[in-house]
Amino acid sequence: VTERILHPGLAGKIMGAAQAAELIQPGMTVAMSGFTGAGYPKAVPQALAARMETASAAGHPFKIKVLTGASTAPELDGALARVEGMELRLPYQSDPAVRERINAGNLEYIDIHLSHVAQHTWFGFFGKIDVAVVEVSGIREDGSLIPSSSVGNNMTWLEQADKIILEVNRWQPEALAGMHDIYYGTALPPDRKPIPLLHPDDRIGQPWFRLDQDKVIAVVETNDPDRNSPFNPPDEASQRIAGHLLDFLGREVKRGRLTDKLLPLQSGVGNIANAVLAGLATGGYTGLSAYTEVIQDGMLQLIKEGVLRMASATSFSLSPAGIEEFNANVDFYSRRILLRPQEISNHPEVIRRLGCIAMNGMIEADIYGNVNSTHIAGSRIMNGIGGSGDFARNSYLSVFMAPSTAKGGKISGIVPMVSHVDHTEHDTMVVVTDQGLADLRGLAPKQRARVIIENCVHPDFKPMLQDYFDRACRDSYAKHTPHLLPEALSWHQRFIDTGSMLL
Ligand code: 0RQ
Repeated sequence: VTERILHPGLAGKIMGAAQAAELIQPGMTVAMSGFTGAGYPKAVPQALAARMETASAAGHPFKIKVLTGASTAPELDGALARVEGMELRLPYQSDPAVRERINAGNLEYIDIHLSHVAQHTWFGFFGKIDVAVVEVSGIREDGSLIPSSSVGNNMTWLEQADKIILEVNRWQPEALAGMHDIYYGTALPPDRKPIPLLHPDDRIGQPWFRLDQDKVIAVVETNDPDRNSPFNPPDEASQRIAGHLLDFLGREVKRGRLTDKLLPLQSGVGNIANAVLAGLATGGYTGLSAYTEVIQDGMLQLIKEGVLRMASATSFSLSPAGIEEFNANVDFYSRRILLRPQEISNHPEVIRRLGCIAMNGMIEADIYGNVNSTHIAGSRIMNGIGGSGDFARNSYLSVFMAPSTAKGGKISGIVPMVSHVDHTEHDTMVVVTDQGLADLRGLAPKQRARVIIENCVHPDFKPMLQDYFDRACRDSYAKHTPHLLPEALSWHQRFIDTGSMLL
């Protein structure tokens, strides 16, 4: 046994990554750990990619189907994509090499709500899971597993896979032990019971993964960091978006629809989300909670300052500086952070009960509030829907945010009709750009369009959009949700043809 592998039987299965990768065969469905660059296996996927490269050089293409929690990192998605080693990928991804292959039409990609992945696996919708490759931070004496920096779908992978390869990563902070809440109570329909989570800080499960030791075919030791880079300081557009949203929340408190403790916050990843979080700190809020997917450096800072009293998530995605801060104040943080399986962090029932405030980025919205989070010009995928749909549909408030223009002002973030729909007008309550905020609650379609055009559109595009809407109101086939169908997507076609949506 070793310091991190305390179970003698499992210690007996220790082998090198290359030897473990030999146990994965072409065509297999392989479920891997990993969520937003945290807790993904680091050695076996790279060894597997090397094997794939040799095989395909010898004329034997070697591809597998890959399921994860969400995005991983260059050592997993990047390595497998570069050797054309994946025939299918799901769910969320953000690796440039993966994106390139998906958009070239060489890699099938299934983009589903993050809360659905586990249950669709249990329902058998993805067929049999041949192998799970899961990073953990340790193996206990009884063979149970100390989860790593993300939980994601690992509980499901360990239960559902025929065979298991474990990567035990010594780099992961020992203090992660005890911070997880793994819930084993999700039965299959029609035998499901209510999920007994009433507050963001409730513990409803256990800190360790169960493990059927007989399924373990390899244990690989690693000592490698998660790949998380620190954020750039928020740019001007992000700060303005954050400012509009914080003013709005302040008005909601004044009107008595929210208290000064707000409601549990869900925040997407990226620049804008970070600026909003930073803004909360200067807004005088204290004792807030987060029920979200990812804890990034910005959230640690809010916990430290008392702005957040606690945060529940499925992934702990910290930069090297964030890890240092966490390790230096482990006792403080570990009592205030909980990591859960993603079907619980993103569960519609729980999100609806807690009444989350969902704040997510978008590619574009249209004048009626339909939102595209995933595709450029209708066909080129960026990252995936992630958890934005889980939260947008079920939260107390669902907010979508984007700069009013992209690509140096050539593209409008608000268009006549979105080129791809991830969130329908029925799920969008608030749209925010650097220009301003549109509160769509209680408004009918034409009223929504007027507020969005008035408050959110960049001046370079506002007259064009107003003109479209006016003509649609006059000439549309019907007048409930007026549109001029031949023209509705013409802005996107102009962008494809000329590189700009401007006339
Ligand atoms: O491209 O990187 O080439 O410059 O899209 O856009 O403005 O940097 O914004 O990082 O917040 O990403 C929707 C992708 C926004 C993200 C999306 C181009 C733009 C840039 C990124 P470059 P920004 P962000 C929690 C919730 C779905 C998942 C989700 C996302 C790049 O928020 O992935 O919400 N959301 N999950 O130039 C052409 C447009 C564009 C455009 C932006 N209209 N046309 N290009 N870009 N708008 C997390 C999880 O679920 C795990």
